[in-house]
Amino acid sequence: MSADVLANKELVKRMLEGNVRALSRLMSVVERDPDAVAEIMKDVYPRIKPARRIGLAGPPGAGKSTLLGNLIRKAHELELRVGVLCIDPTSPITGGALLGDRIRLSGTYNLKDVFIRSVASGQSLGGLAEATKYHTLLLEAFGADVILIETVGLGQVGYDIRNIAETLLLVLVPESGDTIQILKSGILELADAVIVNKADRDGADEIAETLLFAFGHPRDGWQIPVIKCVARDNKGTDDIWEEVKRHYNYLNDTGRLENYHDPRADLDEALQFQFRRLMRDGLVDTIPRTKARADKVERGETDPYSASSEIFKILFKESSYERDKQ
Ligand SMILES: Nc1nc2c(ncn2[C@@H]2O[C@H](COP(=O)(O)OP(=O)(O)O)[C@@H](O)[C@H]2O)c(=O)[nH]1
Ligand SMILES: [Mg+2]
Repeated sequence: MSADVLANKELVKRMLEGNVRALSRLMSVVERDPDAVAEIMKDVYPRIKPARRIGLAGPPGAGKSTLLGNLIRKAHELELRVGVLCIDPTSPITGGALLGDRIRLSGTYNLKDVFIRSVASGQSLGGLAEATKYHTLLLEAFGADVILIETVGLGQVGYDIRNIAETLLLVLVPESGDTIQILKSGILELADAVIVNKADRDGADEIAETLLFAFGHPRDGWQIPVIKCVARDNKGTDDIWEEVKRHYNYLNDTGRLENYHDPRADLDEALQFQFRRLMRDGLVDTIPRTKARADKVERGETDPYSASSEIFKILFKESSYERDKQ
């Protein structure tokens, strides 16, 4: 076993014993080193206990982080262990904004039983979404009861989070005024509940009514609620929490919950990725002539398209050569 694998095994062991720093470091490893993921998840997998996974999406400035702080406090009051993942690089969580003066946050470990982490977009498997998925699984093995995921706006990441969070809250504000744009963007299709935040401002009732109208009919038996709140004053948090609970019951009763909790499938995916990578690197690197081409790409001396086409030609010749010899 390589030193890395041993080190990761040790990290997993310590993480499963409740060591927060080990959890943090494992999160960095899965972000940075896709090849390590399968090995790590193999050890983590038997210890995963599904948590409530709640995503928050919405335009910048809508109040997602403020709302997140309210939800964290709520969960904390209920004595739940909370994991928080922030994948909005434009609005990093700050201690002040999140939990007020009561508790100071410094990076990762803070309020007892609340773990907060920003997901870096680095070199992970498939980018942000993959890293978030594995972070979620690590948190579940660590013993989180609730995982809150704040994401960037309405783009691809919002869509990716749809597959990780079983309940997706879309946060809008009266000034999102351009309701038509939102309706057109398709994001409403993904939301399980829509929150009209900053209801202290004009226009909240109008946008709430328009949205209620847009959700005239239940989707797969779920009537999407539209909830008004003033996150800044912690108003409406209980309503949101109730709807989240109601949505959980709906998912549970209709058998949909399982779609979101299949660590076995996640592990298979990681193993397949690793297999393809090993095969690819192996094939290219074992033959000096193909390796030379790959190295040229790395050094920027040739483009990946010409190099891969040359490599295919070489591999094809080599294999027919081998075949002819037999
Ligand atoms: N008027 C008003 N402002 C709010 C409310 N909630 C949040 N804000 C403010 O909106 C700004 C953006 O909030 P933030 O939580 O960082 O938004 P995010 O970008 O969606 O995470 C901050 O200045 C908040 O204080 C609210 O209910 N009413
Ligand atoms: Mg934010």
